[in-house]
Amino acid sequence: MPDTATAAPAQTPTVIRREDYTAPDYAIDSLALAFDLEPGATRVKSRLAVAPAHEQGSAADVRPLKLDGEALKLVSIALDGQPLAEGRDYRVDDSGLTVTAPPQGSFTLEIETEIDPKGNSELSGLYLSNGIFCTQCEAEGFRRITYFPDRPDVLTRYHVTIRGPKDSCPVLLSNGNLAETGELSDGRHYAVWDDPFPKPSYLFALVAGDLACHEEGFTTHSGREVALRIYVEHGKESRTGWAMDSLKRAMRWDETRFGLEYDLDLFNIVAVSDFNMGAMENKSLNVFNDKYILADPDTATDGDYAGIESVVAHEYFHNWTGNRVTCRDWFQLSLKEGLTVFRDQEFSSDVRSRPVERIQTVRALRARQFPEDAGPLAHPVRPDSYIEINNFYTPTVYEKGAEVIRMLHSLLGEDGFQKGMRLYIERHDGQAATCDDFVAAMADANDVDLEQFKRWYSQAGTPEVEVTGAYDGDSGTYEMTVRQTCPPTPGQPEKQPLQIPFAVGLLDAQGQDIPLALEGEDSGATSATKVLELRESEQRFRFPGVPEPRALSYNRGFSAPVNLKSEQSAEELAFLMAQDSDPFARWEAGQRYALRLLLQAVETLQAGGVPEFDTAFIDAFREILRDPQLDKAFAAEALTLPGESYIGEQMQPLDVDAIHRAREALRRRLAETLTDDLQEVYTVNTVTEAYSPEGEQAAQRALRNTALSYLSALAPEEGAALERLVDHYHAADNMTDRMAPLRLLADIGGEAAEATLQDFHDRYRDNDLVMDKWLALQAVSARPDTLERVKALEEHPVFSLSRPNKVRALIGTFVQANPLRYHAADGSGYRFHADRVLTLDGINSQIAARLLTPLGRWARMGEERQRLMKAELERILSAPDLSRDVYEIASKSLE
Ligand code: 0A1
Ligand code: ZN
Repeated sequence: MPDTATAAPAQTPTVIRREDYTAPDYAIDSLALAFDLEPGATRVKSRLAVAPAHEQGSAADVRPLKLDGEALKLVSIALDGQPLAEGRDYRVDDSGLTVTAPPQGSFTLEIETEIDPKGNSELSGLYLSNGIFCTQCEAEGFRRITYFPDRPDVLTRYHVTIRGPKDSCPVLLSNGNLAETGELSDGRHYAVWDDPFPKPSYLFALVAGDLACHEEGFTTHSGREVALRIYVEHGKESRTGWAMDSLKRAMRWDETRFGLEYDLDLFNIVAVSDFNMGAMENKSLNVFNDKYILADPDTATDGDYAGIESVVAHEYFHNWTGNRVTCRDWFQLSLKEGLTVFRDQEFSSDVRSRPVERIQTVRALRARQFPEDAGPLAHPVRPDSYIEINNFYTPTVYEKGAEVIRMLHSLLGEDGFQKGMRLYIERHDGQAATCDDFVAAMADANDVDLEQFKRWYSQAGTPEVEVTGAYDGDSGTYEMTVRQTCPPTPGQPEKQPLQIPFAVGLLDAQGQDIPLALEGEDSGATSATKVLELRESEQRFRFPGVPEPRALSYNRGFSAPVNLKSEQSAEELAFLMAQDSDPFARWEAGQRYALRLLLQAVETLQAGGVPEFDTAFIDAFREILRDPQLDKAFAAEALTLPGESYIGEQMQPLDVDAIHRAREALRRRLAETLTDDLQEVYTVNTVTEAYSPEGEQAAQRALRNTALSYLSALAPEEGAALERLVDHYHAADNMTDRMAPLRLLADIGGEAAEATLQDFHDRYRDNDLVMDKWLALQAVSARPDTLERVKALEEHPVFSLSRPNKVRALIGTFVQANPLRYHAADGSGYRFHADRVLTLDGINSQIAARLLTPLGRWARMGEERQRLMKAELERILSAPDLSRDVYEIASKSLE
C-alpha cells in the first residue's frame, strides 16, 4: 500500500479479480444502433434483443439486467415498447444502468443516449480526430457510447444506421457489409451497415468524415473478391501505397502459412491523426494511428516502413486470432495479443531477414518487457487482478505473451503447432475463449502434456538460467548442468520451475558445430543445435561421443525469454562472436562482451580512473566491418552497442552519468581505432539506385548509418566528422538518411546542429508525423539543457497535450528514452514528469497512466534519487480526482 501519509482517493477503486469471473446473465442476440451525428451532441438509439442466459424456472429466478455505461446522458428507455420509470424499473449510477426486475424470458430494450464526441478528450468511445468522427471501443469504450453489457463474452449481431451531414461527413462507415444508403432532408444522408458475424462490443467501430480513399482488390485462395479500402485525410492519400501492399502480402501469407482466409467482401482501414495506441482490429473496419499507415521515402524511415508492415499485418491477423475467436474476459488478453504478435513476428521473419527480426525483437523485449518484469508493475502474461484494464496493454501481455507462444512452437514444431491452431479454431470459432483453451488445443492436437508449461501464463518475472559444463576426456562426454530460478515479483514470493525449451550448441576449435545427441538418444538423432527441455530447478544433460568443445553456445535463437547468469570468458565470447553458426547467438555474444566491458568501464569511471577496452573486442568489431560475406543488416546490429537503459538494468544502483560516459568512451575508442575501416564501410555502402524501404539497400543504409554514428564520435574536435554529418543530411534523398545524422547532431549541439534542426523544421513544418520526429530527437538529446528545450518545445504550435502522438514524441521520449537527463540529480526531470502526468490525467487518463511508469523504477536508483522519485509519486497520489488509471500505476509503484 502507498505511504499512509498520502491521501487515498475519495473512493478506493475496486480491484477486479480473475477468480471472480462469472458468465453473463443475459445474451444480447442482436443490436440495432442508430447514430445522429453532431459534434457536441450525438444521439444514439439502440435496440437490444435480450435473452436470459441463466436458468429461469420461475419468475423468482429472474436476475436484474446490468448494463455498463459511462459519461452518458440517458434520454429514454423502454422495455417491449413500454417506457420504464427511474427508481421503479431501473436505476442509474456512475458505472451504468440496472433494469431491476426484467420480465421472465426474452424481451426488447430500447435506449436513447446523448454523447459529446467533441468534448471527448479521452479518445475512448466516440470522439473527433481532426474533425473526423471515430470510435475506439477496446477495452471498455463502448460503454461511453450506449448502455450495454460491455464485456468480451457477450457476442452480438450488429445492425448500424449512421446519419450525418453530407458536406462534412460524406463517408459513413461501420463494421460488416454496407446494406443501404440514402438521402435525408437538411443536407444529411445515411448509411446502414450489417455485420453478419456476432462480435463483442469492443470490436464495434464507426467512422464518419471527409476522407480520401485508396481502393484495390484482393482475391482470396478460394476465389472471394475482397475490396480493400484505405481511408485517410485528404492530402495524405499518396502515402498509403506501402500499407496497401503490406495488407495484401499479409492476407496472402495468412492463407499460405496458417491456412486462414478473409471472410467478408470488404476490408476497410481508416487512419486518423489522434489515437491512443497504434491501431485497432475492429471487425472489417480497422482504425489506425496515421503513424502506422502513412509513408513515403521523403517522410518515413526504413524503420517506419517496417513498423507499418508489421502493424497492418497484426491488425489483419486479429481477424482470426481475436475476432473470430475472441477472449472470454480481459484477463485472457494475451490469448489474442500474444498469439497475434507471434503471428506478425513470423510474417516479418518470413518476408524479411529472420535473424535480424529476432535480434530486433529481443532488443525490444529487453528494453521494455524485462524491466517491467523486474519492477513494481510485474504481472503474469495472464494477470490475476487489475483496477483498470487499459493499464494491462503491456509488453508482458504482448511481447512476453508472444515469446510464450513461440516456445510452444519450438516444443511442438511447425507441423504440431499448426495442428494445434486448426484444433483451436475448429473448437472455438465464434466463441470467447481462454488461454487454457488455447493450451488445451495445442496439447490435445499433439497428444502432449502441457500442464507445467501453463506456469508461463501464471508466473511473473524473468527466469534466470545458469549453465555449467564439464568435459570428461576419458569417456569423451560433455556434461551440462542447467539450473533455473526466478526472482520474486509483487504478490509472488515463491516460484515454481518452468518448462523451458533451451537451445544449445557446442563448437569445436575450428568453430564448427559438434553434432549432438543426448545420452540414450539414437545417434541418428544428432543435430547441431539441441533443444533441451528444462523442467526442474536443476538438471544434467550428457552428450557422449564428442570431442572437447572450444565454446558453448546457449539459448540459441533466444529459444526462451530468460536471463543467462553463466560467466563465459572474454575469449570464449570473442570466439562465438566470430564463429557461432547461430546468428542470434553470434550477435548475443557480442552484446554480452560489450556489456561486460561497459560495466567494467563504469566501475573504473566511478573510481576516478580512465577506462580501457580489450583489443580482442575491438578486433572482433574490425572482423565484422571487414567481412564481405556478412548480411549487412546483421552487421549493423552486431556493431550496435547495448543501449544505456539496458546497461542500467544490469546495475544497482544505477549511475546514469557513468553509463553514458562509459558508452561514449567505448564508441570513441572504436571510432579512433577503426577509423579507416569505418570510413571504408561508409563509402562503399552508398546507395545509388531509387529508394526502396527494404532488402539490400535498407541493409546498406543501416550499416552505413551505423558507421556514420561511430565516425561522429570523433566530432566535434575533428571538424571533418561534423561536416560529414551535415553533408550526409543534405545529400539525403530519404528520411532514413536524413534522420540518422540529425539525431547525432542533436546530441552534439552547436551552430551546425541548430541550423540543421531548423532546416528540418522548415522543410517539414506541415507534416504532422515528421514533426513528431523533430520533437523526439530533441527530447532524447544528451545535451545538458534538454529539459529546458523540451519545455520550450511544449510552446511550439505543433505541440498539444491532448494529442497522444505529440505527448509520446516529446514527453514520452524524454522520460522513457533519455535516462541521462531524466534522472538529473536535482530531481528536475521527475518534477516535470509528475507535473505533466497530473495535467494529462484531466485530459486523457490512459495516456497519463502509460506515461507515468518510469517513475516506478525508483528502487534501481541511489538513495537521493529514490527519495525524489517517491516524493513525486506521493504528490501524484495525493492529488484530487485522480483517474483509476493513474491511481493504479502510482499506488503500485510505491508498494
Ligand atoms: N487491440 C489493439 C490495441 C489497442 C488496445 C487498446 C486500445 O485502446 C485503449 C486501442 C488499441 C492491438 O493489439 O493492436
Ligand atoms: Zn493486437
